Amino acid sequence: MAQELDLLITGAEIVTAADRFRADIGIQDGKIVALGTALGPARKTVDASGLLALPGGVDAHCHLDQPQGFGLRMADDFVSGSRSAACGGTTTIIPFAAQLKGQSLRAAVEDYHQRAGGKSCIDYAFHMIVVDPTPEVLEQELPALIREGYTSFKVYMTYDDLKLNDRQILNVLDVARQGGALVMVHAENSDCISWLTDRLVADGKTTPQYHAVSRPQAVEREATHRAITFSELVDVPILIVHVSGSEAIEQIRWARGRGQRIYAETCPQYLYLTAEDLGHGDYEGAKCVCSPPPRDEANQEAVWRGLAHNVFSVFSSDHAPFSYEDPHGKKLRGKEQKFQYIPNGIPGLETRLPLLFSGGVNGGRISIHQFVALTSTQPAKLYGLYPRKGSLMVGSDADISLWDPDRKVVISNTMLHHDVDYTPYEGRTVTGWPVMTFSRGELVSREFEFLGTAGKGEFLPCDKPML
Ligand code: DUC
Ligand code: ZN
Ligand code: ZN
Repeated sequence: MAQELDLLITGAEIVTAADRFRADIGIQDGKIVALGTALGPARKTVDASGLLALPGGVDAHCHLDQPQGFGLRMADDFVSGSRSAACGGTTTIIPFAAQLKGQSLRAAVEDYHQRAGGKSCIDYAFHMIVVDPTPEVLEQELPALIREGYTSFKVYMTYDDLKLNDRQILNVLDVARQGGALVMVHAENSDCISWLTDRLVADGKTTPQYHAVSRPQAVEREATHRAITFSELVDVPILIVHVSGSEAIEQIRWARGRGQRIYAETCPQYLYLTAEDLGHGDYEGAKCVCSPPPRDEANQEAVWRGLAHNVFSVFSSDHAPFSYEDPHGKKLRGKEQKFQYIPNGIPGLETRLPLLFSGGVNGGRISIHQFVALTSTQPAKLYGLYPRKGSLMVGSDADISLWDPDRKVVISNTMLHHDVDYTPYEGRTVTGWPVMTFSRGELVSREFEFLGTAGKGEFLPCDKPML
């Protein structure tokens, strides 16, 4: 008799970035060991008739327990963040080990391992954020860390405590080229933002809506173009993160047309929020303050078209969790803040996949294969986790989400599993929900209930990106 499987999932239709077919899934020791019919015997069988089996989501841009200055504190650590991700159909997260000025990059990575260790219920890898590219960092630490499995890092063109100047970015890109790593770029022009901010504040315009006015598309367009120029000069691919609208998209299309290898990411906030959500003088708009800011409906449509036409390779949450009623969050020190002091970021780990599935797949804007590619397969490839993650092949980890494509759900913060006290999508109805999610063969969520175990998630060293 064949060896008994640990788990058999029967009756589902398997959907990957390329294929759609009906097969049972045999799982042993956390891996997919068979796809076919008449599999078994198995210790446990899950009847998934009527459901779609998709590779678990890979959220390649989220912030958890990231050290903050100015008295700020993120609401989610690796326990609550990974729990929320799992309940939204995501089985791999890639948050950021952020260097502080004056700190060695190695120390930042070690500190972040302390924060993550024994907490995540799903597997995780790290990107790094390079803030202080000293000769030591460029010549010793970065090349060694790349070899050890930290093969992607983010650079910022804005934020006083994070930004690099042009020459520093060129230096970091050069190290990435030599090591075969991928640099993610936050593209907004810092001086333009601070100049516009000063002018708004001098005019007494300090409520949340002016956050969007201080960061118009022009500042994103210019920085995107500059980053594309750096990529050309150094001859290395880059990935532009959280693209918000048509003007940055035009730059990316232009560069691709010239044969440049420019990758791009977008996020749910640019499909579902607009600058109107920052309010008209009321502080509630602080809940939707993120950077780049949400734009308008025409730009939402441009981002949808960019997804449909494969301008974007990756769809991430950019989950950056700051609670609203929190003296370490949106109401810093218990007070309503001027827009330039509101912590940037919104929660989204758990709602990322249903929002894209609902508006994209059920809305007829992208195919279900594009959905899988954007949310799982392509991030796994770009960040060196494929085919262990991002696929449902024999030999891959049994990270599987079973979707009911017709399930109608009204999003409400009470049903979410993060530790943030709001969701910007409160009251929205989505169609399609991941009703069961497995991480290496272990059931981690079922029907809005978390069933995983903190600490079961493993750290994943990353291979070189597949570019
Ligand atoms: N913008 C960022 O660059 N990072 C975190 C959240 C945000 O809004
Ligand atoms: Zn960013
Ligand atoms: Zn971010």
